[in-house]
Amino acid sequence: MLTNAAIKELVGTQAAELVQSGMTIGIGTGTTMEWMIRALGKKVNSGLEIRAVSTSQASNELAAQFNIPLIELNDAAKIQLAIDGADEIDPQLQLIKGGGGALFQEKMVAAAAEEFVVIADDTKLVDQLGAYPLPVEVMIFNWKQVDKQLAKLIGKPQQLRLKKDGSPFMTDHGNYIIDISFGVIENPDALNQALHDIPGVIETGLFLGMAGKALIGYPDGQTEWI
Ligand code: ABF
Repeated sequence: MLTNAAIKELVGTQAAELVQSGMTIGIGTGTTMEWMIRALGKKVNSGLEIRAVSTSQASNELAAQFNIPLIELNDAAKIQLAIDGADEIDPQLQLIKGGGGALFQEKMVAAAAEEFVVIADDTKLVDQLGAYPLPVEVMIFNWKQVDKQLAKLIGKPQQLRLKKDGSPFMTDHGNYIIDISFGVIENPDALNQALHDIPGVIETGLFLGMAGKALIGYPDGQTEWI
């Protein structure tokens, strides 16, 4: 039986095979994507010619270590393929993302891509989204106002994301994250809209109607596309 890390390595490595010379690709963030970036880096160092738009400072740094050429999203005429991990995946390929804190840039890159592929181990599969706390990226300027609005709207436990030292976690874009524990999200589309209606909400970790397919890895070493 494979460990969880080995399953992530398996799907990350397999996903790198989707990348063809000449492509501009979006590269996501997280422990599964680290394996994909490593595998892609090896291909680049063997002659694969690509350009990549990254979704976080952490992925920028890893990609740079492997000499993967990085460009800004604004300079990409086209992104043929974006690949990223997820925290939860439901049967309609609706996602919760942002556990690692990079949801804003991840969503912008996924939205710009012609195809968005998710890679994950099977523990990420759920019947309904919501067991994983939903990250909501908010402005620092009025975060306490947003926090109150969220409590009024949702009435579920919510928590400003903190670092280990107890100070607020800050995203790559200088914002805070409030994580909301729903248990079950009955209507992800309506929730996403309601959250976006609150002034000060920058983005949510709900990725709806974006993923075209997902590569899932299992402890027995099998993978499948869903
Ligand atoms: C990022 O990394 C996320 O948005 C998601 O939170 C996480 C995926 O988790 P993992 O580290 O398990 O790949 O893509």
